[in-house]
Amino acid sequence: MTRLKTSDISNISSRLVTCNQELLAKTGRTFLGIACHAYGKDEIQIRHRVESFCIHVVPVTAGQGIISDFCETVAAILRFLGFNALVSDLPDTSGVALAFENKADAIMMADDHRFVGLNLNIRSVADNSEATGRVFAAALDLMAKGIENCEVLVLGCGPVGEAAAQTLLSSGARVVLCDIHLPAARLLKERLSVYPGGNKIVIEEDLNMAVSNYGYVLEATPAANTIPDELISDHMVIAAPGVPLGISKKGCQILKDRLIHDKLELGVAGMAISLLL
Ligand code: 2YH
Repeated sequence: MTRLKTSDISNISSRLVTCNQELLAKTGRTFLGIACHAYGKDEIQIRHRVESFCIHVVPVTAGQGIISDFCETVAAILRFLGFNALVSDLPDTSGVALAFENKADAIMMADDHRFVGLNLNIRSVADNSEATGRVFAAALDLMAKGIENCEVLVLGCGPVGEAAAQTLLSSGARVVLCDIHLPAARLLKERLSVYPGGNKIVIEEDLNMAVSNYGYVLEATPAANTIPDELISDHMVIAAPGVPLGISKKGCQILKDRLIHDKLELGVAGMAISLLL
């Protein structure tokens, strides 16, 4: 699991407006719109609810401790989406207690293992990996103008890849799995076999062969250079929640508007929308 570094996130807050416009150009929807699409929600109705929904982002000192700018960036993303969000003045247990005492609707907090949102009214949990996979799959669906019946290569069979694959199946895509650990791909195929279309899942064992064979790619690995420049075709469309990004700078220039990648924003948007359900 990738632990974000301050250098990964320090410029997110100042780039939200630009990134939102870029997303709009690439998908036809904004951060909020893509997250609403992922959760089947009407964006106009959601817009009316966000500003009265109060989220405390609670710093967590456990394990490797605080990442400078992490909580501030999460809160900035939430405020950009229209939520009433703040970084708690207190960390850990005290921060959780303060959120309850101040009647917050939700908490967001992360340790070294999980980044979660907790709805304090209805006791629901939003998991960052699950939300990230789901929202990037929804972004790919938008970029494809409908992913139904399209073959999609899911690179990386961890929690993000799993949520993405599940979402893609529910959108009617034909899912192809690839992971450098073959047993991980086999186990995921087995878990997904219960979903409609899950019995048709294909496993690709060779990464380069896989990347050469498919036009739609969901890149959910924690590795760099999974998609070499020379294998990027003219029609390839990629949604890449993986950190670090598996594509070089040159590869990003080749792909231009056919690539969506971020380190935190879309996942946080998905978590927040799922907390509203
Ligand atoms: O980055 C992480 C973990 N790798 C979980 C990621 C889940 N997809 N955690 C962030 C830790 C934040 C820190 N405890 C803080 O500043 O509060």
